[in-house]
Amino acid sequence: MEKRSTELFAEAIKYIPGGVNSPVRACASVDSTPLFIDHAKGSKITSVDGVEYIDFVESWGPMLLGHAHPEVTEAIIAAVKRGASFGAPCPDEITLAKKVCAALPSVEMVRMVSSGTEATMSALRLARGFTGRKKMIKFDGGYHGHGDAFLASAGSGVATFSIPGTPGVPDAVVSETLIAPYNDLQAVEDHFKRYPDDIAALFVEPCGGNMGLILPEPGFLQGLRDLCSKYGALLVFDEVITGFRVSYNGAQGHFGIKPDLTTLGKIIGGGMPVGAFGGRREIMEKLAPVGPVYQAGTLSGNPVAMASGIATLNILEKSDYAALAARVEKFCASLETIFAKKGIPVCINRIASMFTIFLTGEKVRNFASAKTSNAALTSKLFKGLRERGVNVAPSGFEVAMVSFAHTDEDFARTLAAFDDIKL
Ligand code: HOZ
Repeated sequence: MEKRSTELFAEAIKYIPGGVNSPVRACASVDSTPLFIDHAKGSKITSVDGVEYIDFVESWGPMLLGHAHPEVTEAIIAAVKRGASFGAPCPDEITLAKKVCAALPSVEMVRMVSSGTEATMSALRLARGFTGRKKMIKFDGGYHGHGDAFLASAGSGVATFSIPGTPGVPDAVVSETLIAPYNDLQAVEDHFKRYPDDIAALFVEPCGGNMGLILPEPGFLQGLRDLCSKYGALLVFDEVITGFRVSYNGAQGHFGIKPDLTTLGKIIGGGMPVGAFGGRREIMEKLAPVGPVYQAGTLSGNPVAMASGIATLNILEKSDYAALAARVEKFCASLETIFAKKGIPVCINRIASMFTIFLTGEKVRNFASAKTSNAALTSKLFKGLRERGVNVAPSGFEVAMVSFAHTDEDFARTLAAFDDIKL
């Protein structure tokens, strides 16, 4: 069933470190090897062995409309026919920037980059340039791409592979990074009290998405807003995952909190490589060429990525997020019933079209509790689902993504697969 994928992986590891271009997808932490994909459509991906899977990875988030949505595909083809890259402005950059600013009221100006990692790195530099301060707060298990300063107590692949620190990142860089447990306002306040004039920014995923899904407890995000305002630090919402997913207006729209800066990626490129960071005009105008904070990129504002993003947002603008959230809620409730029947303790965190199954009896509210999830069972679950035609993230520290293309039949088949697996 995975013969060709296995052959390709053996070939890939000769030329690509670990056989993959991003670590988690190597599937090592769940004692598996990657599926090589031939094509994808709607809620399904099909491997090079011709096996179709119901997909709950969705390219790690961008494909909220499902794979190869006809209107997005058409927009991409039309754009690429006009030229793949100009290295000069094109009208679609303005259209996408306007759409982002309209959807996220905290964003008055936005700069396009090519990935979420580039967005967060640039936002940090801008925050430091704007405030004249060096330190930054992030959360234990929070992941903001692989920029040096963020690789302290990071989630995603760093958590998946239990990498304590990364060689190549100078101590001096991460020594400016302060860590607090997610949902712990007191720990954040303690940092501010200790360094009242030194903290440039606080980076937070408004819903933790890289230690599995962790939801902000009531008052947590508002508390962060208040502390940042009090101490003159910038509140940066990393909405690379949550932007246009938790609601069309992002997590910030859903929770009603205005950050100073926002980082974006994934959905705003509709599957093409893209990232963006934006915020208040007075901050954004510190960027070159208006201001002194340098940031640049050959493929920034790429015309194909812009066209893909515009087509995606045009459809999402009219999409029924509440209806999708209700379907996901029903699905997760059914999953809870299945695990209860099996006698396996579970905590399924969910919001909008995302969920994570933590195999633990604890309420998962931060990285420490996320780590109580049973890794051996997670691995067994992953393999059992794959054998039954369901593709989920190969790690307990990631989020399952549902798209508007997922059908009731997909949910029913997935529930049947869970039911069938002996854990
Ligand atoms: N770090 C991303 C997931 N949170 C991407 C992983 C991948 O593409 O393999």
